[in-house]
Amino acid sequence: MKKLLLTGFEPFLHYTVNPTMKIVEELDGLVIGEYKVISKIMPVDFKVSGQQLLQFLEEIQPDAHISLGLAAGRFKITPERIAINFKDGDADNEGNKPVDELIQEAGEPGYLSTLPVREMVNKLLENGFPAEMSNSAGTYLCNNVMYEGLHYAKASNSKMLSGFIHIPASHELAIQHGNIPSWSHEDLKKSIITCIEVL
Ligand code: PCA
Repeated sequence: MKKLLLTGFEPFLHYTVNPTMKIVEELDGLVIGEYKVISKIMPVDFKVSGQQLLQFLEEIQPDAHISLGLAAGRFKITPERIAINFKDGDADNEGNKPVDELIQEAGEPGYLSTLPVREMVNKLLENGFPAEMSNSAGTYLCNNVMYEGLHYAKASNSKMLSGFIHIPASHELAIQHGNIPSWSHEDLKKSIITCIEVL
């Protein structure tokens, strides 16, 4: 059986819940398509999350890796096309606030997702879930983790598929936040299952 490392993030900034946490917790241990899901929750910490992902990849040696993140304000499920070699943006949960820093000194400027992102978007739409390719994962923690996964795969000559999917807020988060578009938890979860099935 192939192994999939699926990660979510803890809450951050003024988002009191992170819908990716509940999704990955509920999918942990399930077999979806050809893959057994192994789930982990990542901290929103520039100094720790990259290292932690690499540790999980070393330990688990997955055939595929998908990290999930909340993109509050987005309306659709958005597989990310590319990660860029920059850390920048709001302070993380530990107060780190890098400005224009490289993620990897000797890394490429960017890495393209090796997930079948176009097929994922097409399948989501076919199954009735609004979806769109995203051409920027930002420069915050999500881009950081996506970049580290792809850099690791390239540097270690690994055949592992790797990439990132941003999701909208859940209704639970939107009620607490007050002003962001949202999806039901069930639909968010079903759309991630759809993406895994595409693998
Ligand atoms: N979303 C943030 C970090 C954690 C998360 O779920 C991002 O888009 O970078």
